[in-house]
Amino acid sequence: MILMKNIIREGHKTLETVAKEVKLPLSQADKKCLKEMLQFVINSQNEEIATQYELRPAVGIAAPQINISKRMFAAHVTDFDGILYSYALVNPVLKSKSKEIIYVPGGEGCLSVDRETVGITPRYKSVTFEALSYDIESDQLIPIELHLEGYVGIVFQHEFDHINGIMFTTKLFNELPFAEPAFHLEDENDTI
Ligand code: K2U
Ligand code: NI
Repeated sequence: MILMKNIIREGHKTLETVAKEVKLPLSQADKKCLKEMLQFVINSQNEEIATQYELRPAVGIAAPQINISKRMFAAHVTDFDGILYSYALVNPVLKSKSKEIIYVPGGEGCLSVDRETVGITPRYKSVTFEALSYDIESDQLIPIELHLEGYVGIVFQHEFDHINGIMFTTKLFNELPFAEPAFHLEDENDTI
């Protein structure tokens, strides 16, 4: 089981290293890693488990964050239409990206960054990834093409950055004049 103590923090060399392609067929160790990464994200969203094990909530995690410099990450995130995107990806490739840029209003967070950060991070409004998806139930590695947009696309771009040794903290801006927010935060001044 992955715990917060297993997650390396900013300044660690592995977070700034381009991770290596995963050798195929998947080793038992890589299968275990993929399964544990996805389970960590799911656990982090379960109030009881997250409280018991003091897990920070997360919608994704990449292998370099547990000091495994391999091109693997997991994401478990529901979009605003209630569609769940739950994947453990191997050797993802960014095949296409939009010209339009979006950002998380208020800025992003990161399991590997313990400090408050100021600023927003530019992300593509829509992306297409090709990857191998590890299906834990069937123990199969399935080639997939994922067309993602909005907040879900941002999650996958954040994790994809991790396997390229890129931290969101290197891409903080006070404003992005030509970008749109991925969603609108509830404004406490909203009148009913
Ligand atoms: O890679 C990680 O550190 C996990 C991040 C991924 C992420 C950060 C910013 C924007 C999208 C994805 C954590 O999930 S950040 C904490 C978090 C928790 C719940 C919802 C959103 C962000
Ligand atoms: Ni992160």
